[in-house]
Amino acid sequence: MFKGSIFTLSLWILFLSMTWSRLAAEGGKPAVKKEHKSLSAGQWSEPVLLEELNDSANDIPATRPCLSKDGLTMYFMRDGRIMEAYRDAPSGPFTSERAVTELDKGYGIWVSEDELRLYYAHYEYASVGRRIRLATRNSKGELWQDVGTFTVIHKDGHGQIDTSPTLTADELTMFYESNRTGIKQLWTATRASITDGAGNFTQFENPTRVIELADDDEVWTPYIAPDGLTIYYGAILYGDTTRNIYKATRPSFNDPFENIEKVGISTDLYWEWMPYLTDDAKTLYFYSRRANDIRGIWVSHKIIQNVIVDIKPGSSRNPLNVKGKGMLPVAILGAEDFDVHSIMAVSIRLEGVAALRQSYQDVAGPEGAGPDGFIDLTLKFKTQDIVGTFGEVNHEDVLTLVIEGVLTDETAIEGSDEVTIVGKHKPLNQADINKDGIVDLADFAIISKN
Ligand SMILES: [Ca+2]
Ligand SMILES: [Ca+2]
Ligand SMILES: [Ca+2]
Repeated sequence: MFKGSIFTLSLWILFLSMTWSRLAAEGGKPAVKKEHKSLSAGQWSEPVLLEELNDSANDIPATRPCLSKDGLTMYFMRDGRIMEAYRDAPSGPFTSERAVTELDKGYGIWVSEDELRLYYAHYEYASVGRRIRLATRNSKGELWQDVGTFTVIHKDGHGQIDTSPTLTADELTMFYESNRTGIKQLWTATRASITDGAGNFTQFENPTRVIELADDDEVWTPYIAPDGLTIYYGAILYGDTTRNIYKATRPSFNDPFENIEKVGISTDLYWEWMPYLTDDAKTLYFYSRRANDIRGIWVSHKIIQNVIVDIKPGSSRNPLNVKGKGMLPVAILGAEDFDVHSIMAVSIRLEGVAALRQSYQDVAGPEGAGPDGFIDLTLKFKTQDIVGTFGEVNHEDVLTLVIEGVLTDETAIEGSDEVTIVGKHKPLNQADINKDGIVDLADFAIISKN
């Protein structure tokens, strides 16, 4: 009863806050409209094979990577069997492994953040085809126990294939591969909670084709980012001759995906698919058959060039008045070996916020120095846009603000500087439970768990 009323209340809060944002947006008020067009998939390091995951003796490659959040366990598949491989540090080779023989063979896996729920595709029987199943365990040391299928979202029938599940962090939105239109396409389905009041797992509903990712082309093996706003997938698009990994983004759950772009490790020489990214989107695991016919799971790292950032050039304390109505000036410093004209200025985001103005001017040098003869990229951000990204802050708090963007050659750049808070700020929006500045299903999930 208590649970029910909290649930109803939280629904209301969610509804009211969404209505508020919509009204505000129509009134043209909240200005933080993220510009996705200019962002690029960036440059990636030469992929390295995780050879230890292959069964080299029998020439059977590892496929379908899904890394735990601590980076220590790789869930993957080999010869149709779900596997777990372990290592002591979040990088470097895996040193031991276990075949998940307590479950039947599968076709694609996704493991929850706490590693207690495993979603996997499974061949049921001829008249049904492949469906997605759930297995659970009470702690990481235990064996998995199969729970059942997501019956509602599947189209059953001979040759019907629903596979390759991938979920948002709250496990309320699933993307998967389905051939129900005759070819492999991406589909999505949602639910309002992981389990019902009685503790039974909740079915996903409303299977919907994600049509904007490929029109009439085939698409495989999606990976959805934890926040549900970025998707990676394998496809053969725009005249490709092999499978490549593509990326697309959307501003919110209500918008279609856009800005489809090929991820830098893709090449028409080889096949790449089954992408899995770390939460910071800086490490990409994927399956590929590459030079000399070598197959398996490969890893590549996003190439990031550090830049020197000076918030409020001329001040080293960088006070930021949370009630400030003006602009926050920020400079990315040029140097002898760094021409700031190589920055794609429109790609720059400070804490995810785009600048309102930019120009080229020598305003500062490194470590608080004044103009040093090297031209800097100077940017002006609306102070309230930046404050809008904060959670609760108090007077004299020191915050690190991060700038991200790309160079014109698509190399990612990153830099940061600190500000000292003047005044107190508490986000107005009570529904933003996890204080990430947006009200979404992640907040909803937190309330509904309490
Ligand atoms: Ca390729
Ligand atoms: Ca400064
Ligand atoms: Ca300078």
